[in-house]
Amino acid sequence: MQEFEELKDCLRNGERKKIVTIIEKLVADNISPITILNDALIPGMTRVGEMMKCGEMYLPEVLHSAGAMNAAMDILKPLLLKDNVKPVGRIVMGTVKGDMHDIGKNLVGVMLKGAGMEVIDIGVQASPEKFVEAIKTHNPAVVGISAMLTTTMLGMNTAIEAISAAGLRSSVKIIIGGAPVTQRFADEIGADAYARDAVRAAEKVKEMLAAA
Ligand code: B1M
Repeated sequence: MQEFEELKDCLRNGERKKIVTIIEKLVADNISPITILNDALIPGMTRVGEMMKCGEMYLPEVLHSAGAMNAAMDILKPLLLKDNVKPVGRIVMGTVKGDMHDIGKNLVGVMLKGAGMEVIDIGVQASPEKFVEAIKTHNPAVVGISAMLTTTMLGMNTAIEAISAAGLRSSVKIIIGGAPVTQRFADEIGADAYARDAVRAAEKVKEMLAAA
């Protein structure tokens, strides 16, 4: 369908207004939201991710793509819920206490949404208690923790300890990431996975959900 190709191009070019116009028209023409998601938006974001991975797109462009994807999902999400379309999995995600960086976390969230996951974003400066409460409330399969400072990354360990102390560790898989974070650190604090960027984070979460 011609419009689906246009939607993929809108994601690539970060065209927020145009993507909204096309999706509103498709919805008015009774094209199902799940078809729009599966046949246009997910492949479109996958292509953005691949281009980012091989250096054909740079961060400012990817942030525009992320904005366009978010605008598209704002229209489709309530319709998908109305159609009882089940997301492939639910993830609770936040930036640790004391840390206000959220651009990377938001990008990870968009890639996850693009891969068909439901993302519960608990925001920045999220305390260990906030992660525990969010797990109790939303019952996610995966918890994602982001940190950008060498000082705040230690808060990832505290969050995992709080999740364990609340008796919730065995019910969730935990993925961590952020500029100072490494696979070695993830192993040390007992996280289930580490990803160094948003594309790899979506891949890892998909693998974790498939293995669950
Ligand atoms: Co801050 N800052 N900052 N900052 N900031 C850094 C991180 C820093 C490296 C800059 C520097 O000194 N060179 C440095 C940290 C040094 C360190 O700890 N080693 C730093 C500092 C020191 C600070 C302050 C302390 C500065 C001050 O006040 N003196 C302060 C701290 C505030 C706080 O958090 N309490 C501060 C504040 C800020 C701003 C508010 C001004 C702003 C944040 C705005 C915002 O996020 N809304 C800011 C910014 C923009 C940066 C830099 C320049 C850019 C960060 C960014 O958005 N990158 C950053 C320097 C840098 O990284 N080059 C810096 C783009 C983003 C897409 O990448 O976040 O790495 P990133 O996310 C990637 C991956 O890390 C990964 O995927 C993402 C996408 O591919 N990823 C995950 C992230 N989370 C993941 C989770 C996953 C998996 C992968 O699973 C769950």
